[in-house]
Amino acid sequence: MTQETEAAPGAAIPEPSRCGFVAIVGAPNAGKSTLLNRLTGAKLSIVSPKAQTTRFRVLGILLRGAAQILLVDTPGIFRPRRKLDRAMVAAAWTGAEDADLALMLVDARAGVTDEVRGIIARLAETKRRAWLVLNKVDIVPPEKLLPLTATLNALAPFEETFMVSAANGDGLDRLLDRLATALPEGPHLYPDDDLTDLTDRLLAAEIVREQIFMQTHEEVPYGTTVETESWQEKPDGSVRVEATIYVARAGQKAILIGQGGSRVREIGAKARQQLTTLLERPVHLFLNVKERPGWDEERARLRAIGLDDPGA
Ligand SMILES: Nc1nc2c(ncn2[C@@H]2O[C@H](COP(=O)(O)OP(=O)(O)OP(=O)(O)O)[C@@H](O)[C@H]2O)c(=O)[nH]1
Ligand SMILES: [Mg+2]
Repeated sequence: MTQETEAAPGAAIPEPSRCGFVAIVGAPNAGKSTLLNRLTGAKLSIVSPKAQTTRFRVLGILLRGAAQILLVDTPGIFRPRRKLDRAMVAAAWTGAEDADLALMLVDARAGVTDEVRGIIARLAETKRRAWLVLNKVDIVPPEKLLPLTATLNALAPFEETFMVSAANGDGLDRLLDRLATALPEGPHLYPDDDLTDLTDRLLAAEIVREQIFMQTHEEVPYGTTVETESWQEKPDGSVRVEATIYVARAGQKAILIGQGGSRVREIGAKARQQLTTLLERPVHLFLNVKERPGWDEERARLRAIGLDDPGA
């Protein structure tokens, strides 16, 4: 028996290795984090029905053919007021400017808002490659999509347009296929089986914050930050996590704690369940609530969640 070693004439030439950063940018609530999670098949970035959920860049690493796609979820871009807000928006723009390609994600139901116009105008100024991605097409009548696409494409020279649903996955295969061939040729920057650069400590704090966004309302979630204080691996394979929830005002602390501690208990219970699944081991979660007026202007608090001081 002979073994064939030479490629037969006409055999496919192997795809070149590709790698690049793809930033997902857009207005708050467009579905950026949902898209990151859906594309990576992992829960890396927290999601809530409220605007301004994401506060810092979250990297998701995925493979498609010979391409390593480095997807970067960013905070929604809005008019910032507090130092926290400015740092969030600065992180979003840094994400877009550092990327090889930006995906401008637009909530198709919300349409062309002033916020969306403003972001597209600035994106065009950066002269980065940008693709337009209309999201939430599952809840928009199809006849609205073409006029919307036309209006948005008149605002900036998007190279390509996609219509997707991050919620049900529609249109995402095509998007990934196009991404896999559009990135620059080059070696993969991360190990192929890595999923993110997020640490478990930061993930734990985020999962608690997600529950605060789900379970409290009005200004409470915005007046809150979460930091993991201690992380102890136990000999029985479980992990003991202690986190502090900082709130800006006494009233917010009372709401977070709830009657007889019921709210913070429920936040802890749901977050613990999620973390047990994500970390694939038993988790013991302890939450402290501390009042700390002005935490959202405090450098140390912003640094704790990986935000640089944007100055001014
Ligand atoms: N129907 C529908 N809802 C979606 C879709 N994508 C996201 N959502 C919902 O939109 C809301 C906001 O989603 P997020 O992923 O948190 O949005 P975001 O752009 O990351 O928001 P910020 O982090 O606040 O900027 C959530 O309630 C999602 O479930 C979609 O394709 N269809
Ligand atoms: Mg988000």
